[in-house]
Amino acid sequence: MAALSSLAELACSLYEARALKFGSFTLKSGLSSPVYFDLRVVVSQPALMNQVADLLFQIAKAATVTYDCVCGVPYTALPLATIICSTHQIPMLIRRKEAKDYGTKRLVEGRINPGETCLIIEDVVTSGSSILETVDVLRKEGLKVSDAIVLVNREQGGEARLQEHGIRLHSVCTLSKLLEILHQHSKIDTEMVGKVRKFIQETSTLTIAQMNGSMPVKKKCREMGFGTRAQLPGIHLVAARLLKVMDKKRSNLCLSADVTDPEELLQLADSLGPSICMLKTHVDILSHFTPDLMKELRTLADRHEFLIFEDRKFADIGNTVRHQYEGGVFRIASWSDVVNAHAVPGPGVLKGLKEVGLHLQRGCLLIAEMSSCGSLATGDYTKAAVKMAEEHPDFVFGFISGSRVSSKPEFLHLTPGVQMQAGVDNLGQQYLTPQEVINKRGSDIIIVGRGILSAPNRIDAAEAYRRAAWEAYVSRLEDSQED
Ligand code: S5P
Repeated sequence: MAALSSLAELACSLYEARALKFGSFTLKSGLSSPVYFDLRVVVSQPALMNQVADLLFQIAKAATVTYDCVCGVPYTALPLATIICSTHQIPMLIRRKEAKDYGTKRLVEGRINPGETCLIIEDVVTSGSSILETVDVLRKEGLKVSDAIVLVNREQGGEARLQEHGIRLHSVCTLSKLLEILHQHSKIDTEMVGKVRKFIQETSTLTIAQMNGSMPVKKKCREMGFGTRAQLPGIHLVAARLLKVMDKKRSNLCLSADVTDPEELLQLADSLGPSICMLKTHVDILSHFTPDLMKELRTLADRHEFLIFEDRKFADIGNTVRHQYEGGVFRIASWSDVVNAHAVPGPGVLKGLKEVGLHLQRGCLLIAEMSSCGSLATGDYTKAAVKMAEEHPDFVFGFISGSRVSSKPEFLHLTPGVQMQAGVDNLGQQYLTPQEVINKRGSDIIIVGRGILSAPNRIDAAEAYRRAAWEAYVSRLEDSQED
C-alpha cells in the first residue's frame, strides 16, 4: 500500500472530485450499494491523474514486479497506463473492447512480442472480471500475465478470483482504508462507515456472474412474485394482464403453436388453453387463413384466459412495419395482444409499430438474444436492445432472451429453446431445461413448441412443462427470500 500521507491526500482529492460517492446506488447487478466509484471524472483533472498514475507505478516498483509492457483495462485505466508508459518509457498495448462482438478488428493494438510479460493497470477491482477479460485476451496473443496493479480494491472477492487465475493483485489502497481515512478527515460519519463495512462483508462471497448482473443475486435482494409485479406503478397494461393470468393459473408456460393446419391450431388452443398463459402463433405458416379463424382463436383465448402472441419478428423501417402490423392479409394488430421485433433497424421499428399498437393497447417484446447456434444477438447488441426497450416502456414490456437481461421488474423475459432435456436439433436450435431457464438464468416464461407438439399426449406434456416451469419459479422465489 502507498505511504499514508500521499494516500490521505489522494482519498480526499477523490472525494472532493466526486469520484467517490456515498449514499444509495443501484449497481448493474441490481444490488443496492452505499458507495460508488466513478473514476472517469478524474480524466478531466490532470494533476490528479498524474498523482494516481504515479501511485500505481510506485506500487509495481515496491512489489518488485518485472514486466516488458503495460496494458490498461478499458476504458478508465487507458489514460493511466498512457501516463505511466510515457513517463517511464515503457511500451504500451491497448486492448480493444468492441472487437469482441464484431469479429474482424484486432483485439490488441501495439506491437505484441509473444513470450513477453505484460502488466495490467486498472482503476477499481470488484469481482475481478474486467481484469480477467483483459488477461484472457493478452494470453491468447501469447503474452505472459501474472500481475495487476489497481488503485482501489473493493475487497469483494476480486483478489481471490484473480489468484485462482494466476494473477497477483497489488492495490494502492483498499476500500476499508479509504473509509478509515475519510472518516478521520470528517468527510463521512460513523454510520456511513458501518453501512459500507456491512456491504463489503455481505458481498464478498458473490459469484462473478452475480456481481456482473448476468445472474440473479440470490439471498441479497428479495424478488417480487408475479402477482406483486402486476401491481407495480409503471407497469405496462399488457404486462400487468399477463402477470395476473400467470399468477392466477400458476402458469409461466407459453405454447408455441407451430402447426400448419388451422383446425389443429384451434384444437390446441382449446385443449391446452387451461395450462398456458400465452399462445404463440406463426400465422404465416398456416396452410390457409381467414379472419374468422382469428376471431375463433380470440374467443378461445378469452374463455381459457391466455394472451395471443404473434411471433412476427418485425425487422424493417418504421413505415413498412406499420403496414405489416396493421394491414395485409393477416391484420395482426386486430387480434394479437403481443408482437415482437428485432432491434436491428433501431428505434424506428418501435415508432412504426407504436403508431398502430398503442391505441389498441397492445404490447411488444424486443428480441435481445436468440436461441439458435451462432446467433449474432449477443454482447453489445443485447445491451443496446435492452436500452432501446427501456426507452420505449409505453410499448415494450419485455424481451425474448435466453436469460434475464434487464434487472427492472416491470420487464418480462420470455425464453424459447426449451425442452425437458438440453440439446440441439438438426437446424441449430438449442434447448435448455425449464429449471435452467427459470431458476438459474432468471427468465420468467418458457416458450415450448416441439417439446409439447411432438409428445404422444400433448395435454399431459403441456401440464408437465407448466409444472416444471412453475416449480422452478417458486424455488427461485424461495431462494431469494432466504437471509
Ligand atoms: O430465439 C428464438 C426466438 C423465437 S421467438 N428462438 C426460437 O426458437 N423462437 C421461436 O420459438 C421459434 O420461431 C419457434 O416458434 C419457437 C421454438 O420452437 P421449438 O419447437 O424449438 O420449441
